[in-house]
Amino acid sequence: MTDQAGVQLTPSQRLHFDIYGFVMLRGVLNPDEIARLNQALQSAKATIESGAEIPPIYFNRGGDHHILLGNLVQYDQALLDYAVHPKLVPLVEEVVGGKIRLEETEAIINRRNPAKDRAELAKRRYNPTGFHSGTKHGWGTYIEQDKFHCIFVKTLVYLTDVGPDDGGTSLIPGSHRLTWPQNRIIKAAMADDGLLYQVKAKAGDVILFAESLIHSTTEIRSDNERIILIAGYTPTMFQPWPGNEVDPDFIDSLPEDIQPIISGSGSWHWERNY
Ligand SMILES: O=C(O)CCC(=O)C(=O)O
Repeated sequence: MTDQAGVQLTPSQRLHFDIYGFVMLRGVLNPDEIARLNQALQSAKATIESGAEIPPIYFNRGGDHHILLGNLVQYDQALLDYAVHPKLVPLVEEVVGGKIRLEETEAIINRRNPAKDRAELAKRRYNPTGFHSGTKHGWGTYIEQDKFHCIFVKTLVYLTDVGPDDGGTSLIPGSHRLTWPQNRIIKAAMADDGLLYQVKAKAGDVILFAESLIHSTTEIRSDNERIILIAGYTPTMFQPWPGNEVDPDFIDSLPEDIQPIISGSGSWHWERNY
């Protein structure tokens, strides 16, 4: 990891995160990083499609047009580098409120679902496939020194350009600090699409978001392939998402400054920012 000194959200970015539950970080990855990540993910996809297994990577197919790959850091240096990226780790620590550990890595490579009628999709401005959140305001969030914090935070990098028809992530801005039943928030937001937001991004842009924010994959309406990579983080004492446990021997082989992020070795000796 290179020097992280001085890497922080601007006051405007922090305000955006507090109000809406997410902030877009433009141009974080350079073309070389984007190319290496795309190559690694396409190679993992091709291997899995050939019928071979790549432990500990797990995968789920959502049809021929959609594959989700998980537990990726052992597979390729580029994927590990993303999970401990010096331009991102300090920002995640800022909104978690202390030292973090990696909780999961997942990637999605997807295209338009051929079973979906394009004309039907065109009728709605936004077509989320399934709104959800990973934690809830109240037990998964806290306020400290007037700032909103979440104990489960993700960085999601777009590895392809994502225009309005290319399946940018759908969000319900502000839902990260609501205690309404989730189904009522989703129903109300779907009834007035002014309450929704769909990401548009260039390859290399990152969305930093609280997992208490209600979010969803979005149907693709174009013929473009979409590739995203997600890293999830928590305070050090929490566990990885099941299936995202990283081999201790692999962790031992890593540079010392990276090991605690991957292993969560800080555990209950959580170093807080306050
Ligand atoms: O596919 C996307 O754009 C969103 C991914 C997602 O829902 C998640 O990371 O939980």
